[in-house]
Amino acid sequence: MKITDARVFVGGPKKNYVTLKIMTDQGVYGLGDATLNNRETLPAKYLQDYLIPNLIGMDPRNSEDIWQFLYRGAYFRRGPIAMAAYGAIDMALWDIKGKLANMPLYQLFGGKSRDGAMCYAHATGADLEDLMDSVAAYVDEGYKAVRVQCGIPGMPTASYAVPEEKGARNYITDYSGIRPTVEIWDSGKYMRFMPEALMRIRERFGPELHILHDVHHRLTPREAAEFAKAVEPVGLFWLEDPTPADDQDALKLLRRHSTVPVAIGEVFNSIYDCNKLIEQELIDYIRVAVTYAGGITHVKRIVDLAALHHVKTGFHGAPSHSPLCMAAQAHLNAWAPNFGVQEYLVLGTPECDALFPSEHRMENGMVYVSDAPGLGVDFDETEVARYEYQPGSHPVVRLEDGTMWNY
Ligand code: GCO
Ligand code: MG
Repeated sequence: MKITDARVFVGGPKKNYVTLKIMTDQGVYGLGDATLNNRETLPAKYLQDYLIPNLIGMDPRNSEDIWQFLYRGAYFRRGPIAMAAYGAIDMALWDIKGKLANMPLYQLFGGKSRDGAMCYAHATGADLEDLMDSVAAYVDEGYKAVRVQCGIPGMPTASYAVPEEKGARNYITDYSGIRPTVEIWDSGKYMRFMPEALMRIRERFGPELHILHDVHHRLTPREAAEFAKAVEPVGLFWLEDPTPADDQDALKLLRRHSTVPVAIGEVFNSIYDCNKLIEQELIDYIRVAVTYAGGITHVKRIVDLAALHHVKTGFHGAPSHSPLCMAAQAHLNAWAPNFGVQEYLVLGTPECDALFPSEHRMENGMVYVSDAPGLGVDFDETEVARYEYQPGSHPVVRLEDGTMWNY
């Protein structure tokens, strides 16, 4: 069996999804996602100029050897652009494998460990009252887990994930141009407001609701320890990215002062970004995404390592990932003995369903994986032609005195 051709498509509803389609001499094709948020053209170019010419003629069934060829063969290892490109190839090869076996991917991993996978929604509010309404709406829809982000008094522009005017701007991609919007941040204001706000949410919604909160890399290690201690009585499901995760020792201080569960890893792209955090049991949830972290082959290794150290999965599922990445994660979630939760924002819009038809379904805050062979997602090439690439950027963050900070 041979790979005969591969094509890359960039486009989608309100997102520049980067979709790879690998064709074979047996008519079976595979699909993969290489969408690197706000840098979409780069993995697309890497695939087109370097990787696809090498894939032609290879046996698509040898997904492990092809992964090793890509990773070792590049000489310059890791990095989000390369790993997203490998991720798309790897997903497409697993898709082909599943179609050849006539089995959904979770069967190839070891079958189902659960019927549905719990996922969490994003509740946001310009203020606490607004946030309570947003949480209540998700609870009414049946969600058992909700991430809560709130506008901070005195800090009008930089409360992560809270649009200035609600709904006016997508907080993870600003399409007004390639130059980022500047937001102003103050950790003191945040730390004075947020623990009490989280407690009010707990009091209003009771002990059963899983409450998650994302600090989005904004605190120093000492501040993060203080914050984690302050929110301990809330009983959070997790505290995400309390510090920028490239300083892996930072969490030791937090661990000494608090038992709040910690989730990290959405910006990681390799097992070597998180093996220390996992082995030293400094985190409770690993947040990698199948796209950014080199595909199913590599992420499955991370999941297995995590399982040895009581670390559960909490795969990244921001709207930047296409339904292909979400499907790969749905199959891993169905299988993983150490599944924790899934962030879920993508599947289900009519435009997305038309571009990526699938039978994966979401009900009452749970994802139910499709039984179709492979990833269980198709791709409509005529549909994608409706969309043009739109350059966008993440906002950048500065402190009140102008110092550059972490978005
Ligand atoms: C999350 C993340 C995202 C990121 C985004 C950046 O927890 O979902 O923090 O919203 O900001 O993926 O591209
Ligand atoms: Mg996050």
